[in-house]
Amino acid sequence: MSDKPNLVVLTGAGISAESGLSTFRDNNGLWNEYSVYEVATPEAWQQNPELVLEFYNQRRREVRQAQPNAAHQAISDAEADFEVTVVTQNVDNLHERAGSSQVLHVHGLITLARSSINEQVFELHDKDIQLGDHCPAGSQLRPHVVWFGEMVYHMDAAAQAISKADYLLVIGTSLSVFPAAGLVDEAPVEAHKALINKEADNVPPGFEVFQGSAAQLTPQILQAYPKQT
Ligand code: BV8
Repeated sequence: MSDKPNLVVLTGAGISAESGLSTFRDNNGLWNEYSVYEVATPEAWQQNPELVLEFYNQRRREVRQAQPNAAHQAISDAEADFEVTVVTQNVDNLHERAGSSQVLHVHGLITLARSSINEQVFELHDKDIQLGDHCPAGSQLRPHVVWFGEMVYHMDAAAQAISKADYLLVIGTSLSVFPAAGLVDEAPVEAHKALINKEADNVPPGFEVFQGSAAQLTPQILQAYPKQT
């Protein structure tokens, strides 16, 4: 049993913005270009699988080109002083590539494909998903991503980790998608709660707010947390 304090970091698209990946609800965000209902629902998948596959193939190519930024790196480095659990709504793999070892992807992971008829997942490596790419059971492969109206992953593990957090740091999320956004309510009253965001327009009660860039503020804030002597 480690005597390091428990740090849980809940991240959203804003933490990857400075790695060049689009957020969802900023002005130049993804949902301005596409309607959610065209590309991120089971109905869209039924109606226009080619468009959905191309939407994720394009984003997957951008993820492969992107590099983790100083925020991802600081969270990975924090493992020297904290038991760190990353709960991310992001489908990119930048936390892992920065070295984080405990990452819960509640909305899936774009670098994996999944069978359309069961939960089998497959590493895509440098490949895209095309119409006609089938799983061993013969169904069309889909992105391993949670669409609207679909069940979210790892919620129990995420809630469990947050319920034991000494520190909860929320970074780069509008907290507008549920049930992930509701995870902030699982933190113990006595936990130290802070939020880093470009806008401070949706701050849960009890959270200290640091308004600004995730890449600039995350290293500073984690550095300032008390270390085990
Ligand atoms: C569920 C994967 C039930 C896809 C995503 C009707 C039917 C069913 C459910 C619902 C319904 N009506 C509402 C719901 C609930 C729905 C929901 O929450 N809708 C919202 C829109 C109201 N939720 C669901 O559908 C969930 N499923 O409820 O199923 C069920 C239960 C059991 C069994 C079966 C079914 C599923 C939700 C998951 C959807 N998938 N992503 C993909 O990625 O393509 S959601 C998507 O939004 C991403 O995951 C994203 O991460 C997430 C949240 O967005 P954010 O990450 O916060 O990004 P955003 O752009 O919003 O904000 C970025 C922030 O960063 C901003 O504040 C910005 O200021 C800041 N920022 C920007 N740059 C920086 C910065 N901060 C710091 N530094 C910077 N540089």
